[in-house]
Parts: sequence; C-alpha cells; structure tokens
Amino acid sequence: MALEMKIERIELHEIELPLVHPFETSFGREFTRSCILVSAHADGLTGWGECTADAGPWYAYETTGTAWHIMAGFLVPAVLGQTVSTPADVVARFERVRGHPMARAGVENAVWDLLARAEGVSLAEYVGGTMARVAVGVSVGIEPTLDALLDRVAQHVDEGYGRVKLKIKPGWDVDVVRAVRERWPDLPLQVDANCAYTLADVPILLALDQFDLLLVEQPFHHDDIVDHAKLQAQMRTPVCLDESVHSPEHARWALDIDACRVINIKVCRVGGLTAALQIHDLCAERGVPVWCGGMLETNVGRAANVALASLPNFRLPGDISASARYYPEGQDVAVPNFELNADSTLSVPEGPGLGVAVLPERVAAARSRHLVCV
Ligand code: OSB
Ligand code: MG
Repeated sequence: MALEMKIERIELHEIELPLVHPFETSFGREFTRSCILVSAHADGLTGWGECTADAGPWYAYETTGTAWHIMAGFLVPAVLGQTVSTPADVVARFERVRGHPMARAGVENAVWDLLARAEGVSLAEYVGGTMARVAVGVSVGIEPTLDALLDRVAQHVDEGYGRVKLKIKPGWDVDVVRAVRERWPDLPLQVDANCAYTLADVPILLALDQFDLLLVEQPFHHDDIVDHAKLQAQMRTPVCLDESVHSPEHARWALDIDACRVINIKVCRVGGLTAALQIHDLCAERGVPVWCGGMLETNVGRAANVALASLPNFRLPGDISASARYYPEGQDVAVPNFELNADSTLSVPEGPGLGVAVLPERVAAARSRHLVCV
C-alpha cells in the first residue's frame, strides 16, 4: 500500500554562518554564508531541505529574500495541508511556478527527506543510489597571492583531497594553473570561471588545453549555451556547464548542440532532486558524465548532495568536501559531520532520510528569520 502523508506544518529558517576561510570567486569574496532551511512536518516526523540562494544575486538571480517570498507566498501554500505519497506530488503542485529553482528545491527536498524517513530508507536508497562512498574534491577560491593559493592547495592535498578545482577569472588563469600544474604534475585538476569570460577570451581558454584539466566550468555568460558550443568545438578539454543549466530542458538543449561534454548538477540550481535525477538519467543515456556541484551547503544540503552523488553516472568527483572545510566546529546545523576518507571519498549515510540530525539549538543560534506555516 502506498504511503500517504498529510503535510501538517512547514517552517522556514533563514540562517547565516561564518565560513572557516573566505571564499572568493569571479563574482566576489564571501566571509559568511546565508541560506534558508525548510522543515516539513507530518506524523511526528520532520524532513529538512536547504535552499542555497545566497544573500545577493551574484551566482544566480535568486536571493534569500526572493526565495523567502516565493516559498512563503506560493510554494508552501501549494503543499500545506495536502496529502503526498511521492515527491512527484510536490512537483505537480509547483508546476504553475515559473523559475525560482532554488526556492522550489528547498521545499521539494524537505518533502523528499520526510518521505524517505517515513519509508524508513536512506535518501540515497530512495533516489536509487548505488554507491556506498562518493568521490569528492575541493573547490579552492581565488587568493590574494599565488603563494597563498599554492599554500591552500598544499593544505588540501595534505588533507587527502584527490581532486582540486581552481576558481579562475581574467588575470588569474593561465599562470596560476601553470604554477599549480608544475608543482602537482599528476593531480586531477579542473577550473571554474563562474561566467567571467567572453568569446573574445577564447585564446586564453584554449591556452588551458595544455594543462590536462578534467574540465573547464562555465567560462561564459550565465544563460549561454551558444557561445559555449563555439568554444567546445575548438577545445580539447571538456567544457562543463554549471550556471546555464537550470532545468532538465536546459540540459537537453545544451547536449543537443554540444555546448558541453560534462554537466555539473547542483540540486538547488536545477529546482530540486526530481530535476537533478532527470538530468542524471538524460546524461547517462547520452554517455555524458555528471558530477555533483556544491554551494557551500550546511550538513543538510551536503547530505542531499552525497545521496544524489551515489547514483551511477556521477563519474567525476563532486564539490562535496568534508564539513570541516566549511563552518567552524560546533556551528553546522546538523550532525554528524562528514569526514574525508583516505581515498578522497565521503561515506553515504545509511540512516533514514538525509541520515543527519538537525540540532534545533544550532538552527536557532544561526537564525535571523523564522516563519511557521500551519
Ligand atoms: O560555481 O561551483 C560554483 C560555491 C558557491 C557558488 C558557486 C560555486 C561554489 C563552489 C563551492 O565552487 C563548492 C563547494 O560547495 O565546496
Ligand atoms: Mg561552478
């Protein structure tokens, strides 16, 4: 008999946590991280989702403010008091909402966790995951000097990370990648431009071909696929799209025109776990590898990422680093922490749902806004 749950209460918690190390990308330097946690309550169980919209519209157009508005005004009312048996019931209720993928993901993922807990299975099992450990790497931000960057990379290599991603931007690219490559000739390495280049910069990007990179991530405009296709046609290194793929349709359009040969799947950017699974399956059918991106999540979002990354077509290491890389000890909102295994993997939690426990006192300590919807 199919499980049925009536969603009795949904709460929104806007939180802010300090990063252990500032994180700089081509769009700016962050010292803290904001997000909205969503809790969905039914039958004495609670499911958690993390909406990774940040304080400002720098990575994507969504912010904590717009996501709050869309969730509180439209998404929460669409599911509150409703009976659901599968995540598809939630997706169907959100169909009228255009855009705002991060807001949708926050609510949808809370219901995924709730339903997996009710079924008594891990989220990894619930999504069809097959791997007990997922390969991971670390995303290294732009540093004030090349020496500081080399120190950071050395620290992470010493910690056991088997794959490194460097953030690049005009003026912080070929020479930086060359220096890292010279010091670590065999390190699996990739770069992420976060949209900082244009077609005029193709010669710079082609110069990266000499460094044997796993991929070059999102060099061009945040909505572009056409210019990326022009680059991929000339470039040996696989182009990987992040920002431009905000739905399964965008993924299909990008693959249809060979705009990329790898896709970074971020659960929130694509609108939730359902869409993430669809992109995974589409890429598997087309023989295109995917990997799991990160948005400096708390252990709530990280647990969802690890569950997703346990699917078979996640063939490249994810930006899912150990918890200690992100927030000071004792401040992340959920336990236990994710620890790096000696083979540069994280273990997939086996407990019900996300497999981590949210600590209400830690949520309350980090919280700047709270809404209870009944
Ligand atoms: O482009 O992948 C990105 C963090 C915030 C916004 C965008 C990106 C990132 C990262 C961090 O690279 C990855 C992580 O969570 O470790
Ligand atoms: Mg990226």
